[in-house]
Amino acid sequence: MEIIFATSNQNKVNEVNEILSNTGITIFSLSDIGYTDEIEETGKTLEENSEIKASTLFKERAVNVFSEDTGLEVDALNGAPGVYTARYGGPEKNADQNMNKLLTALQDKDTRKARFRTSICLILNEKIHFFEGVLNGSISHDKLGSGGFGYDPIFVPEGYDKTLGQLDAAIKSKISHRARAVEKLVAFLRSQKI
Ligand code: ITT
Repeated sequence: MEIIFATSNQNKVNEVNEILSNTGITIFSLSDIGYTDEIEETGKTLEENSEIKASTLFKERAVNVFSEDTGLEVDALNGAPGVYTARYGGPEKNADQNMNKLLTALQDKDTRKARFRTSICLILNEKIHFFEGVLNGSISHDKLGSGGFGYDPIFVPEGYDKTLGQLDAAIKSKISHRARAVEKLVAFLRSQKI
């Protein structure tokens, strides 16, 4: 089947393509369909933001569509940056600035536990569905590795001693928050016999 993935983040598109390989599901990103408007993420939760992105596309193009919103929740910061993960270090959404700010904020904290959480919102045949994926881990003391994107160089998944920036992309696409949410999406789409 073919479905729109309402994102303008090419890193997400690459990862989801990898996760979907051999499923028979083909995604088209916003740039693939020539959609260039900025969708304002004004929600107070990841779920709300994922719904804003999917429903904007559904209203404008009347297509089957899914979107996702991802946040990094840090225990010592009471769940921040959470829904503000993309712009934590400033409006430019710069990964280095975001990571530097987080490393500084955690300097004198006792716990570095954190988790990535992904909310997927699917609108299929005019009905709305949500799927969640979580990856538990901790924030490293330094930026390590250059793989992945965003906060990957400072996130160490539970059970590993390397950051997502150091681990192979194939590992991330098996264990990540995004992979877990997409697996639920795929199972649902299969159950609908589409
Ligand atoms: P779209 O809204 O167009 O999908 P975006 O980049 O604005 O793309 P989000 O609103 O979901 O995406 O922002 C989440 C931010 O969280 C993103 O900019 C990254 O900094 C970070 N992020 C998301 N997924 C990540 C991952 O798998 N690893 C590391 N950081 C991630």
